[in-house]
Amino acid sequence: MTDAKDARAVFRQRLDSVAADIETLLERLLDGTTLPEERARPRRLMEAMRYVALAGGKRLRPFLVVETAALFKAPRERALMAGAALEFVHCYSLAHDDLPAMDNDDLRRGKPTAHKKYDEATAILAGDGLLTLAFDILARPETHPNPGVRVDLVLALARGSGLGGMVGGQMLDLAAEGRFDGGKVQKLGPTEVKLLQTMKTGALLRFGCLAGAILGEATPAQREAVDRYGTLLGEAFQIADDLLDVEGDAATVGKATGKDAALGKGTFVSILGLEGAKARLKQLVAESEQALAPFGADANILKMAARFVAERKA
Ligand code: GRG
Repeated sequence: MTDAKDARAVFRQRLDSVAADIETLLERLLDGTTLPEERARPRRLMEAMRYVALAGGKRLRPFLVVETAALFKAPRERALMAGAALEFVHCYSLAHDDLPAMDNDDLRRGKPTAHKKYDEATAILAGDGLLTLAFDILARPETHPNPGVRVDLVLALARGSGLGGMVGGQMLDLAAEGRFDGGKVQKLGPTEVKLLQTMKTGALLRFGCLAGAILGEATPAQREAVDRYGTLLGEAFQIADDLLDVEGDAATVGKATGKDAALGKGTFVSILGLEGAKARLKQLVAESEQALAPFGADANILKMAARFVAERKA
């Protein structure tokens, strides 16, 4: 019991340390300085981008980059750069997801959503600006001196966040809600729910782990192990999110809950039932720990991350 408590405290401290470093870096990347080839940074857009990206959040994705990169002794500053790119993509996706045309939410991270604070056009452009900036960051020599590594990172983030990744997953989700078929809600089976969630939520978390392996120039076998961990973690994260939507309270979660069931959404809970989803979550934590076996004790912090993801309350 004490061991589990200690492990949680160690994890919390490492997560907080990445969160503090990433906050400083995001601040710098979003300051008013215009870069070569940029003409100007319009103030309202800058402010909205900062509102979306500097609004707190657990910073779990940069943590995954930093801690996976540490397995391969890749420099922390480079991992933070790739983590910042990933966090910008994540923040853009939240701002766009909250828009009236998508999930139509008023609250995110306990604060008014970007379109509520500003307006829809500004929220859309802030998301666009963050997405584009992410690839700018990955392309910088500061992220890695080897251009081949940088191209690998760009490709992996594009694949994880785009058509066959997060954006594609969002499309499948909206289609399942009946947005494009005269309001007809699609009843998704287990395979379809898993595909949708793997794309919509899992792909970015998986990229976080892959990015660490890419930065560390891991061997194909090491990359495969980390990739498997990231995929399992992504599924665990989504099941925990589905459970929070059913069992969490809006004030702690920082956004509205109970929306999935109200919309008749296909989620892991609707497919597996409450107890089934909890059992699957436990199994995923065990499997993700096994995936890290080749790294021995060096991967303890990532094993704790899987447990944190499964047990999180927000
Ligand atoms: C609009 C292109 C586009 C994509 C949207 C990720 C996504 C796709 C929508 C978000 C909807 C949602 C709430 C999904 C559940 C998983 C998720 C991404 C939760 C928020 O991530 P956390 O818990 O958030 O890491 P913080 O605030 O800690 O960063």
